[in-house]
Amino acid sequence: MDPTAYLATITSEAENDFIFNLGIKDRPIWLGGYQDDGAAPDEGWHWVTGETWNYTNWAPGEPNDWRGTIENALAFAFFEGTGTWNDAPDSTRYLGNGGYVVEYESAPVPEPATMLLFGTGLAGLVGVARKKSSIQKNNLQRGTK
Ligand SMILES: [Ca+2]
Ligand SMILES: [Ca+2]
Repeated sequence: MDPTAYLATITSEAENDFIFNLGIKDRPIWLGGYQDDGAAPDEGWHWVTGETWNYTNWAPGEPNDWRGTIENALAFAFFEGTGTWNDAPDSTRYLGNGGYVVEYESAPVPEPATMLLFGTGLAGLVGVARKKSSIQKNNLQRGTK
């Protein structure tokens, strides 16, 4: 069977660091968060997995529904390049040179905190089982201006 795969969800600083350090840098990378239609900018957010929306790492001034734009999708804030988040329009045009992070699980799935408790030697073993995230460049064309 194929592993369960989905846009990456982030529920802790450790996990945010883990994913950002895959090499996100200053690119807009989709994450597995989405927002209810019509909700205030900072309300009504969910993870695609149904995990509790608790940890957040918004960039300064985000989320903001920028200039009245409907921004109900979640991405790393490319304009910060520090692993903070931006609410973004649900549009391929937003991505530009970006992509997305896919998270897939293989049992057992230790939590990031567990991973950190082990020394670096063991972290490798645990980390592989925990989360095989990878950045996949998307092949979507840029929107024309
Ligand atoms: Ca919004
Ligand atoms: Ca925004």
